[in-house]
Order: sequence, then structure tokens, then C-alpha cells
Amino acid sequence: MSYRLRTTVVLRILATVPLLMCPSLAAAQTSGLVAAYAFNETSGTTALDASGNGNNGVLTNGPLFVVGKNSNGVRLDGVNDYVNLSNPASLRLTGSMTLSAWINSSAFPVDDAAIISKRQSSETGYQLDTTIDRGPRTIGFKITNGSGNNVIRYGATAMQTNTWYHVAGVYDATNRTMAVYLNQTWS
Ligand SMILES: [Ca+2]
Ligand SMILES: [Ca+2]
Repeated sequence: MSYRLRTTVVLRILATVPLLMCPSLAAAQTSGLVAAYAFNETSGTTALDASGNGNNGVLTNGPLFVVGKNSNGVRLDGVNDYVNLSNPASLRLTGSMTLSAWINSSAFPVDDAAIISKRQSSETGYQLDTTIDRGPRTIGFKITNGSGNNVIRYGATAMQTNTWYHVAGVYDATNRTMAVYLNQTWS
């Protein structure tokens, strides 16, 4: 199955520290913009982090900088390409967070297509993706609760190939709510 995903402009990861909930978890979380990638580079394998946190990404297994939504973006081959953000403390989000990106998929894979993911084979951690978990291809936003179980919010709108979308997932730890937005509209 061929699958290509272009992610461009600002892939933003925002974290805010909840003041009242889960102090033991919140204590370690950096607040504010923790990583942002414009992917406006033209060559090489470094994607600069515009947040000031130094979380530069490393293009891994062959992604290319190509024309994207706003100036350049990064093209992923859908086979094994990704941008490696490593595992810095500022991205180990356990509290409130906003994940967002511009994406354009030339084809969809048979299963989930991760956009921003801090998940491993154990399927714990956060992930913003497009998914067919509920039939049509929609946004999926997944986090793990204190018991190690998935908590997932899906978008309601079926997504198409070869279309630019702004996608976002928001987790509000204080109010214990999750929301996803497609083109800045609640979905
Ligand atoms: Ca860009
Ligand atoms: Ca590759």
C-alpha cells in the first residue's frame, strides 16, 4: 500500500501545566510552546525547532523538504520516513497539551497514519493521527490514562486524499476533556 504524507508549516506542540490536577505529573511538564517546525529548510536532515527549546528534528530514512502549505514542508514516503524528535524532557507531556499540523496525504495506509506520536509498541503515550478506527478516515487523538488505558477522541468528518487539512488535538487536563479540530473547526 503506497502512502505519502506531507506535513508542513508549523507542527506545533503546546503544553500547559495544570495547576490543580495531578501535581506529581505536572511538576515535570514544561509549559508554553515546546516544539514547532516550519520545515522551511531546503536541504539536509535537520528540521529546526522554532520554539526556542532546541528540540530540532532529524529527518530519518529519507524524508525530503518540498513545497508545502506555507513555503516548504516535509514529504514522507509512507514506508519508513519520519522526523525523529528524540525523547527530550520537554516533550514528555503528561498534562494539558495541544498538538497541531498541516497535512496532505496522497494516499492513506491500511491503518493509522501517525502525524505526531509519542507511542511505542505498548501503545501508551500521546498520538495525533488519521485513522479508520471507526470506519471513515478521520482525525484520531489518543492519550493514555493513569490506568494505562487508551482515551481517544475521533473527528466526525471524513477526510480525503490530496487535500490540505489543519488538524489539532487538545487535551485539557484540568477539565479532563479532549477535543479535535479539523480546519480549526471542532470535529
Ligand atoms: Ca513551511
Ligand atoms: Ca524511506
